[in-house]
Amino acid sequence: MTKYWNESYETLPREQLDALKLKRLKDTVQRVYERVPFYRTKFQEMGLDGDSVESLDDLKRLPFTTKTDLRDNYPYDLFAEPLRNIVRLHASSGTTGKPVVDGYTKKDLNMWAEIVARALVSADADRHSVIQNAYGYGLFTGGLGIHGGAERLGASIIPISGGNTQKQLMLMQDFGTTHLTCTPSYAQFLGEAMNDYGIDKSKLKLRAGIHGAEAWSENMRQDIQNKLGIKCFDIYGLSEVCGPGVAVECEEQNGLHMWEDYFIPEIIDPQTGEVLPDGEYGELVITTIGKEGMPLIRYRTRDITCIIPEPCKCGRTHRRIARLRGRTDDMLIIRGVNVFPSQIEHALLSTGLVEPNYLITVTREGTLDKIMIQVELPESLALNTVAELEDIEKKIKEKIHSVIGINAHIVLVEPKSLPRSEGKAVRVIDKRHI
Ligand code: DLL
Repeated sequence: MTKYWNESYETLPREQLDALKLKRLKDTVQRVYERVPFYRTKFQEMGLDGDSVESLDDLKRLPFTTKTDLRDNYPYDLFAEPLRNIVRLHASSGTTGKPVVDGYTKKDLNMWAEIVARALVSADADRHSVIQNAYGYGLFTGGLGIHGGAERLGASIIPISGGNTQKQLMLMQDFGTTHLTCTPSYAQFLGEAMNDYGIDKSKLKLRAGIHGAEAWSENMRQDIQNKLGIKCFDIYGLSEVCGPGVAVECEEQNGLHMWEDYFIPEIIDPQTGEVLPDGEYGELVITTIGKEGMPLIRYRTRDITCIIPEPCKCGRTHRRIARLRGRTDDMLIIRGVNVFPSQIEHALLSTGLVEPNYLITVTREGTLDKIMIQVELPESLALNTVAELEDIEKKIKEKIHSVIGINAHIVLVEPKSLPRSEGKAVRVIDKRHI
């Protein structure tokens, strides 16, 4: 039987949910128009004002907000509340330039804890769960975001943060961890380490993993589930909008429910900005409708997914987004062909010949782009003959070609020789821009 954290809201009939969305959207639009000069100017330039929304359909007339807008208004200019009402600040892990900041009021933290509690229950947790939280604590929203939701749920939380793998494994055994929260790449590493230390997974109480913060494929899920002997759930979120918990999988493991009483999703064509019909892949745009500190109107996430309109068997009425395919800014253009690292991951793992640890390096020789994929062999295959290794290489090359239409240089490397990640993994090095 499906478990819910907040059944009445999670299963709210669509009509009532839409009415709630409209009310909250109107309030948000009014709020940003009155309180945030950036939005007031943008609205006025487009001939809109704080009362311009009469139906949910009017959303598409509102302006987008981009990451550049957030950077240009660094650190506080998009806040709709004075700093004295902001009780927490987080910032994104961006690698270039200034970070992107988000400020939360008490009410925002309350909402965030609510949606994370919903997410944890959706991923099979309850107040008896022991949650080992290996997302990083700090400016990154992963650690504290999950923490707040687990406390709200009344579970026992182990705030271990990322890294310190040996200690993670020790506590997992001694404290009877039932749920592991961390990035998929770190979960994979923990699974590997567990095997190395001779820990018998069947003796652990661990039963579920809640993974997100980076793109991961279905094959990667299978790998982590096998390595750790658990069921893994996908969780999505982003600092700009609040953090983990914006959307999450349920027991059906088929798409992530976005909590539409707080976030309105749209999918647009990233080139034209046109809203796409349900079921079509494009860029996810999110409007926050329950946030006080830093509400965002039509925030362009750069994440690629689609809206799954069909109702889910779990009974939650909030629509699902499909597993994230990557980001528009992750997309590599190699010899004019658009390639997403997630396609390469999927192709590699579907051969069943290699481990889900790989590194893609793109270079340019003269005018020609070259792609090299280093991928680890499983330990059982590392000692094979040269001919056998060449055969594996050939099969992988063919598979990659069939998926992306480009010949890649495949380099099989020793097991455990590529760098491991305790947070978000680095899978691509594009030397063309260095
Ligand atoms: O990664 C928040 C988070 C923490 C989500 C813990 C889930 C779990 P940022 O550092 O701002 O915030 O990065 C947000 O990470 O725009 C996506 O590109 C990517 N991302 C997050 N979750 C997923 C996911 C956190 N489940 C960016 N699948 C987002 C694929 C994801 N990509």
